[in-house]
Amino acid sequence: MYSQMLTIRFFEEKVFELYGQNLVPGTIHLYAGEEAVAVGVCANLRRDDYITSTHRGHGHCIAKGAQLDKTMAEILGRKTGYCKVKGGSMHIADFSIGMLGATAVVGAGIPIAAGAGLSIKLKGTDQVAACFFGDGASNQGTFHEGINLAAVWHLPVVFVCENNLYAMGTRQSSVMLVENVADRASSYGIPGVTVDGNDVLAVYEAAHVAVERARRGEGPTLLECKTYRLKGHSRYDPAAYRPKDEVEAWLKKDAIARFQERLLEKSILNDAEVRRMVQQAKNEVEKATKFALESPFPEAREAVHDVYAEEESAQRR
Ligand SMILES: Cc1ncc(C[n+]2csc(CCOP(=O)(O)OP(=O)(O)O)c2C)c(N)n1
Ligand SMILES: [Mg+2]
Repeated sequence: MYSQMLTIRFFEEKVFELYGQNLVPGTIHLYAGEEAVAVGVCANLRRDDYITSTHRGHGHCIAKGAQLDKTMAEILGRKTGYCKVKGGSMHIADFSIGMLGATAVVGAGIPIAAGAGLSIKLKGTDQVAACFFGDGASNQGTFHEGINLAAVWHLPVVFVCENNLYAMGTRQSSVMLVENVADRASSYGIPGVTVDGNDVLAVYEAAHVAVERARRGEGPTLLECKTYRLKGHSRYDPAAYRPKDEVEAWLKKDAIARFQERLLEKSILNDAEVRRMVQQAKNEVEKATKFALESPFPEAREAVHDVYAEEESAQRR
């Protein structure tokens, strides 16, 4: 979990750097600061379990086992990317690892995860679907519809709210009168749990209970992880709407630094091992970046590839 969090952090720092060099088409929403959520949840998932993701989805992909090189290539608009550039930063999918897709439509992953849960139930397997979404998404209609349906049908879904206190520049307390998103779980008759989302072990343990409950066929859980993004909402948003003392307090709670300290304190890692893991994560990101930058852009005619049915298969139908 430590090395995965490092990889996500360095990956996002690299994406930010590349964005500054005008190498990333479109926009970016960085996951830096929120790594413990994706990593702590996905550490409980099997390869054949499903996840749905958001516009802030690079970290979810990496934590679920996506290849760094194809992820970076997709973000940089190269034809070797996961979706051959049909997705870009906000719509990466890899069905082979159960990554059902990220989406730019806030809250749209919630009913999709409920649908994945229904498919699991109909197939009779013990898979689980985990659904990542933000505090802002929890005010969408899809939140109510998706969670209510999953609750009444006891679907194997873990709804993971990444509460980073803001939806773009809108503070959560100005659009919600309950303190915790997880408090809303009682209206669906399911467990609601709030944890420190910058503590990877707290996330891991709470997700473990929720995932196992879902696997046993006992239904969904709403797991809220309180966290904070290191940067603004997207691109160069300077996030001037965030009070300075609030930013400073959260920087002190950085998930990676805290977990590293804990691992050193308990002698699970020593300084040399930490240095080696940091270097290894940086190297992996560099390798993926090199692969992406050396990959060609798609040709214009490829814009319609994988969009329309081939004539032959259309005739067969
Ligand atoms: C349905 C919809 N409404 C509005 C937007 C514009 N928008 C993009 S991200 C965002 C904020 C989402 O906030 P939150 O769910 O808390 O996720 P965070 O960005 O904090 O991770 C909004 C309003 C959108 N993409 N889709
Ligand atoms: Mg938010």
